[in-house]
Amino acid sequence: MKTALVTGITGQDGSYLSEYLLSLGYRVVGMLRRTSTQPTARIDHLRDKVDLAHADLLDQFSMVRLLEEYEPDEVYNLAAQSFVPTSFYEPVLTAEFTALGVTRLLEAIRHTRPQARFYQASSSEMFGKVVESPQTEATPFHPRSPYGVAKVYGHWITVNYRESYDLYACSGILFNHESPRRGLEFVTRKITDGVARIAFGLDDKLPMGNLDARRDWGYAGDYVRAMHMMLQQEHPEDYVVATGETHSVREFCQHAFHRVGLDYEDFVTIDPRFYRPAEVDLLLGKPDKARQELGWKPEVDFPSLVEMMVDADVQRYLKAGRSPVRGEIPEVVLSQS
Ligand code: NAP
Ligand code: G4F
Repeated sequence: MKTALVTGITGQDGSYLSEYLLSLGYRVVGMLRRTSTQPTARIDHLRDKVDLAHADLLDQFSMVRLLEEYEPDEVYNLAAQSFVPTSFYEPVLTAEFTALGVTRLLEAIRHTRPQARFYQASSSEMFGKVVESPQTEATPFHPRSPYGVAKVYGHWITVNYRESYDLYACSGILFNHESPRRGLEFVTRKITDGVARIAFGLDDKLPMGNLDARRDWGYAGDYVRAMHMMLQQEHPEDYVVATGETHSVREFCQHAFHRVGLDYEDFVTIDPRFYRPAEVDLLLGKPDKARQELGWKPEVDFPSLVEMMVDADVQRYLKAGRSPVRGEIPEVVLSQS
């Protein structure tokens, strides 16, 4: 039985990756930071199947301790300050977690468990103000936020440790991936929860930022399979993971409101507070290398992703005893509740 250490296990990707690794027969050790409230909603259904251990990206020896105690074969570094707007308000903290945290963990691995295979969660935000479309593993980086800059650091320090110390260390350059477990502050979940709140009469408007930004959105459950595949190769390499399709925030709104029989133009308003100091206008990935070398491909397309997320949020309000007051909830959603 292989052991995997997953940092960021309480996050969206940590929960899907843990489910996937458990299904493959892994022992999963989840690293989480100490908090005064329980941040484990996304993994409560896995609590008796995973080992949870406290450590923090800010504290190198806390990670050394985990590596010594659990002796993992694979380490997936998913922990980060991952919300782009927060990185403009807390740039130093973002760098500590999202950039230097990677070096702390790599140093801990190098000294304690050098045979462990290491996955770094790199991001399409590194392409930022894109110099070409679609973006591949060879596209130069031009990050547009402190978060993007921190991810570029994490990416290159992973390359550097691979080249300097012969570690099996690689990065997945993942484009945006979403799910019903996505944090409510990210645009897709903000929209799908907003649609549900409007349908149930809890809100009348959905204030949004730049509707013209375009993203290559996939399903998180598909993307965690690629993370695992990257650690099963003969040689460590970096891979773009994306769908190869791009859609605007406006299109996401249109599809999401349409799912409950509403027109987004009646509810979406523009609020300049949600604009960013520097925007990433367009992301579009070309995942050919992952398809050819890993045999990876996404299973969930854009309309299915939007519907999955809207349906899950609508069901949450139905289960809480709320009744819809606007639009038309699909029969298939009503019948499941
Ligand atoms: P997420 O839901 O925001 O989860 C982030 C995780 O990091 C949480 O478990 C969080 O713990 C943990 N964390 C934050 N600071 C920490 C610290 N100092 N010490 C220990 N743990 C800490 O992010 P996600 O969407 O799952 O993304 C996973 C990773 O992929 C992140 O590195 C993200 O930057 C990267 N990424 C995401 C996407 C995407 O579209 N989702 C695309 C490309 C790359 P708490 O629960 O305690 O906050
Ligand atoms: O959902 P978002 O906040 O995600 P963003 O900035 O693309 O970052 C996500 O994807 C990255 C991969 O490329 C990850 F590395 C990162 O950790 C994170 O998961 O915003 C998407 C777009 C932006 O262009 C933003 O300006 O949506 C636009 N947007 C328009 N109105 C909004 C809003 N974003 C948010 N969060 N809230 C709005 O009201």
